[in-house]
Amino acid sequence: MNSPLRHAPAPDLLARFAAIVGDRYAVTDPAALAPHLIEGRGLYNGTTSMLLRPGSVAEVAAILKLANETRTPVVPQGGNTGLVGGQIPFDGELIVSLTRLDKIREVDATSNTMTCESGVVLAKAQDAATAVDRLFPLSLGAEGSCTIGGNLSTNAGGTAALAYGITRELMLGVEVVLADGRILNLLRKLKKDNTGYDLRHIFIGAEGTLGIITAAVLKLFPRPRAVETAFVAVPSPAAAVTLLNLAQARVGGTVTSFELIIREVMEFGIKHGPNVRDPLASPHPWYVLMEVASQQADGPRDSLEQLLADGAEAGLVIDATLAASLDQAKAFWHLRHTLTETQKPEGGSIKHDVSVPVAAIPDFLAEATAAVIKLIPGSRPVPFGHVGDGNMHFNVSQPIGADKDAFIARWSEVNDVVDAIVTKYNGSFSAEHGIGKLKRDKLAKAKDPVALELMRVLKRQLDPNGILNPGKVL
Ligand code: FAD
Ligand code: 2HG
Ligand code: ZN
Repeated sequence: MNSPLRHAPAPDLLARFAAIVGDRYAVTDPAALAPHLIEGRGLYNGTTSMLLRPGSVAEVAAILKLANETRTPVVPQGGNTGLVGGQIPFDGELIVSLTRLDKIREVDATSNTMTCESGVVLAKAQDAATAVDRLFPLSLGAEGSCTIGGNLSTNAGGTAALAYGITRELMLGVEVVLADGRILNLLRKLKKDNTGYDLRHIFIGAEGTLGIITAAVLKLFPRPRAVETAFVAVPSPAAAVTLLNLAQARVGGTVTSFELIIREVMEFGIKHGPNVRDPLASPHPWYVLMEVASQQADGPRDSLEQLLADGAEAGLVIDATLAASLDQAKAFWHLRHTLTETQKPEGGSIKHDVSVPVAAIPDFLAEATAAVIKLIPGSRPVPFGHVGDGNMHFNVSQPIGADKDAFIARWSEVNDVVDAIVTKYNGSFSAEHGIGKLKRDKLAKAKDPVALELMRVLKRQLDPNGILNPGKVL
């Protein structure tokens, strides 16, 4: 998918950008650029004239000021783990990589806040919270490389949103460089601040199209005294949803994660994942990976065991194992987090990151599976995901032995079939990964027209010259 550079700034202009960050941080070497131009699944392969690595907010501001004055488009990039192509320059735009803005400016354990620059890797933010006996609960498979700025800009969900909320809900304040280089400082630690329009949220989930986030105040929580992790075989998605409600009503703690996994994708994990083992002795059609946290040191183990025993009696649980150690709990999560990677050796995968009301999950899964198999006989739906949030990754692997490119060419056709069922249940075709390039056309067709017009008004107002991540979202 390489295309000629539509945006190719003249050498003297590139030199002006390079002067802002210093030559060392103005990257043009093709080998050094390469990892910034492809996204994880190899769906997109971009082109750029230069990657800039600013080391301060002032440098970000200077870059955007110059970009705006010279109509030079830029693409913000964090850890490059996004799944909708938002972080890839498609027409030679400059990349502004935020990874050098990696300071944790402050951890305030009393106020339960942490102020992080946008290039801080999520795992580092989690560790900083742990160091003061607090929890920063955002957690996702890419946490070792995704950044706080990317998390905010995609409004990431992850595996603990059930209890703690999505990224938007974990943010108290934000600092943003606007398209013209002005710095918007909304870095407050306040829960209550009713001083006019709440502008912070415009930038969360905006995927770099309205400004570049340079720092944020994040919420911290008490670190749980006890965490229990269970790997549970269930007969059906309906049983999983009933079990979720039972768990939320009965266990002595908070259900922090509740992930549903179909057997077929577990098999991909076991077959292709490094050091992945089946947690249970024999195969079952569906699994739930569930975590419960408590502030009580003696923990929720007894009540969780009771829940699983009652669940078995009621036909909701076929088999289950509770992690006996931290290492075993980590092994369960390792299996869950490898599922994105371990679909790859199975060939093409057509993805759907969808949400429906939790009660509609069983019907949605049954109908989408039947519809996809009817459309492409032999295709392999392998749904998994955050069932507690009503958010499933309804991914479809190609038929065994089929031609990968021919299968991937049917991406939109398969999406349309699945999305029609999502619409029937009043769901969303993009629950947590965003719009980026991948779902832009879909957004234009599916979003409420008044909402779309307001989005365009905002975009024109905040970025009149269209320099911020053009061709993404809108
Ligand atoms: P990038 O990929 O670099 O960028 C993502 C978008 O944000 C782009 O549009 C980019 O232009 C913009 N952007 C980046 N930084 C800034 C900034 N500072 N200011 C303005 N715009 C910016 N996502 C979930 O929601 N839940 C999951 O459970 C989940 N699991 C994942 C598991 C794996 C294995 C992988 C590979 C991805 C997963 N993702 C998940 C998707 C991805 O990790 C998230 O979208 C993440 O938040 C992206 O962060 P990043 O730093 O890599 O951003
Ligand atoms: C997850 O929940 C991520 O693991 C990625 O959101 C899902 O690979 C996917 O489709
Ligand atoms: Zn997910």
